[in-house]
Amino acid sequence: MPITRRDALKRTALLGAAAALAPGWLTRAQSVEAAMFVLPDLPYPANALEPAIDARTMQIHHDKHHAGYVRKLNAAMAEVSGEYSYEELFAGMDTFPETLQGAIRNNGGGAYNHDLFWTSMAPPARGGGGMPSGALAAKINQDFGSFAVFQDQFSQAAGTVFGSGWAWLIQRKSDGKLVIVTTENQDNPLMVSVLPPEKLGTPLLGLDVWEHAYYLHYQNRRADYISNWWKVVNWPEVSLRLA
Ligand code: MN3
Repeated sequence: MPITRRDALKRTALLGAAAALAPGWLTRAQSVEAAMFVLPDLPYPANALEPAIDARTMQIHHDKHHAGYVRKLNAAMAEVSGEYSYEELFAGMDTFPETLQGAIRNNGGGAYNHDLFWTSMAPPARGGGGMPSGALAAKINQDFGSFAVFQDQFSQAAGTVFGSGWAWLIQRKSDGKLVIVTTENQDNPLMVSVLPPEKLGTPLLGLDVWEHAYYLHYQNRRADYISNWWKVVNWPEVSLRLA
């Protein structure tokens, strides 16, 4: 999982910086800091996805919403020792104190889901849009019949999420098939104690259909947001998530 690896590298870098400043005696505060979850920068300028997604929406979405999930997750996780990847948090959510489980579900979910969301998109000039190729294209054809059928079913699923939530393309854990699932709020297909087994798997692609993701530009026209979002999907990155 590229996200986990990147986070691990960032944490290691922080730890290294702290150690360089205070060789030999890392304080507890510094080591806790090093274990925290990181808000990654957007992988492109905030206006890079225009006109599909406007700069103002991207800024508020990343700098306020995503940042808030990371901050609240870190505040909650400061109460426990140990270092966890997102995957470990979601797989073992029910092993944490009950008071923490809500924070992991909502803020851990929010933090992870947006990491995946930003990296699932790219400006058209840098590979966004079009269709998948190679192994991912073959697997989509195998499991959905064609890319057009997949795209239509995904748009339908995203368009009919009631209230706030996400649409996902996952590689299902139970049988390795690619399937489309939806989740409420910030739940995601890695949350073992939250979702039924048929919704669990590796997220390949996620679409945020919370109103904060599109309302400034599209108001209530979620279907327009979804159809324009296809023009910035980063298929080369999504392909890397396929096992
Ligand atoms: Mn969001």
